Amino acid sequence: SRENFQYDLIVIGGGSGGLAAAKEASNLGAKVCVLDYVTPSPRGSKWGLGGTCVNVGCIPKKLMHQAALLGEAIEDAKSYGWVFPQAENIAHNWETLKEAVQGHIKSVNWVTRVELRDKKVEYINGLGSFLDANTVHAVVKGTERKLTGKYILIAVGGRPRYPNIPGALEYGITSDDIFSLTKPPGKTLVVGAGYIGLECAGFLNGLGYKATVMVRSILLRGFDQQMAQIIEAEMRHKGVNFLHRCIPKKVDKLPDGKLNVTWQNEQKQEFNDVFDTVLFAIGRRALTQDLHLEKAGVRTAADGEKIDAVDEQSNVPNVYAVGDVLYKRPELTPVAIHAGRLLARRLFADSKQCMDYDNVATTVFSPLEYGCVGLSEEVAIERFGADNVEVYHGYYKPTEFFIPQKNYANCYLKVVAKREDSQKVLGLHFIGPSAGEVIQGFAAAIKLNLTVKDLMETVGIHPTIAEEFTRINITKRSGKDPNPAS
Ligand code: FAD
Ligand code: NA7
Repeated sequence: SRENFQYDLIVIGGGSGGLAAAKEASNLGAKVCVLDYVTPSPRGSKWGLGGTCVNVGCIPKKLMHQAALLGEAIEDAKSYGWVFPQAENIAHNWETLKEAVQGHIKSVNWVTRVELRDKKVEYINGLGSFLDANTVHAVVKGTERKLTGKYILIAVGGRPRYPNIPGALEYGITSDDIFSLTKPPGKTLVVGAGYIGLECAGFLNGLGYKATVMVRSILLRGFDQQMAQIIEAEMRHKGVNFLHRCIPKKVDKLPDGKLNVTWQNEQKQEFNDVFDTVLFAIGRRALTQDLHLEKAGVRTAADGEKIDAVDEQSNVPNVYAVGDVLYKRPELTPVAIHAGRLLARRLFADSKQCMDYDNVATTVFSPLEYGCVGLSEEVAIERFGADNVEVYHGYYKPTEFFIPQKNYANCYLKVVAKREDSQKVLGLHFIGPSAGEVIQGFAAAIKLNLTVKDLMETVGIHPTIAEEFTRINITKRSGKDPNPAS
């Protein structure tokens, strides 16, 4: 029943969550339109349809991480017998990488548009805002349009924050700019030690640029802290510099174009150094300011920015939200997609299935990757008490590390489980090559109530690194040495 509305569903934001919901709704017979508009970054970066993940997030990030891994592989290859006649001339070309990455992104933008056309989802390249709970105002190339919909989905995602210090906005860049930089980044200061900061510092270092991470408090807030420390140890080993307990105070541009950054430590002592690039990765803000939520009566959460929804429904019954704009939900592409799809099925196919935000696996693509699913050791202990939690752990040596004599000191994994009986697994943590590939399947096992007993009864695949999960037998409680025997 379309009643008196032009659309069954208007989606504001054509990123991971919005597009998934729009396509599913259209498949189910709904009349759908998607508004997507990218406000250029302060440095002027802009991009096409598809949202953060495709344009300035997961995809370019993974490709640049891969570029860095390949540089490492060239080194490894020599010890495996590969001969590079001009080995001393091996260098990386930023321009070539940037062009290749941007080329791929453009092709995904194109495929996304074609897909929307095929699925009969109307795409409007305009900035949307509410006029009331059923009416969206859109500015499309200077002209104004009024669209009415039975349901409205807010899927506007977020954008990087800047610190409020002199020079940050003028001279700094963010993840919105790094993947399309026309000039090589050079010596780079990364401010912020969340996963985005660490990933950027990691691939820049791997590509041959000096990278420094400025850490305000801890690395990877919200992640298992022992694993965060191991990531830092490995990044240091690879050459990344860390400045702990420091905050930036100002960025000045020098006559030669370089950036002089002044920062302060906890004792309020000031320091400075000169960088080619300053990248802020200090978190993201939800893009709700331009939406005029008040006109629809939609309330924001305690932070004044995000939307606190119950099963993706806002306080206004016909207005929903998915993805990064949701309060206290994991900011991950597959989460946005899954929630968007399930919502479309509930709205247009009588489904009752709701999104389960627990036990979502994720990976930090640091130089040595970190994959995890479920609870960190500290959260498990907080929730169940130290006496009721068993932690199995071990260092391991990937077979392929031996010949090139790569550093395996930081290849580590742990299983956080309940202590009783069959020991239900609460969390799995893995640092090593291809950590995301290792963890994904175990995430399915956790959904099926994996126990430590199940892991121990699983026969491994040899020689792999994932098989380490089937070999865990040392508990932290035992105090035994978690290092491998040989
Ligand atoms: P988005 O994808 O941000 O899409 C929102 C869209 O709405 C944007 O195009 C925006 O311009 C548009 N919009 C905003 N306001 C309006 C308006 N008023 N009118 C019209 N359009 C509007 N996730 C992973 O799962 N794995 C990763 O490896 C990963 N790596 C990341 C790396 C980086 C550097 C970043 C920044 C993010 C990464 N993420 C990763 C997170 C992932 O990109 C997001 O969780 C995901 O894109 C969120 O999808 P979304 O639909 O909520 O919003
Ligand atoms: P995160 O994960 O929110 O991390 C932000 C990092 O930046 C974190 O280390 C913060 O330190 C630090 N930070 C925040 N504000 C400042 C200021 N003003 N100065 C210096 N350092 C600061 O953000 P990301 O950008 O990595 O990722 C964005 C989201 O995408 C994230 O929420 C994920 O869920 C997905 P703190 O720990 O607060 O001291």
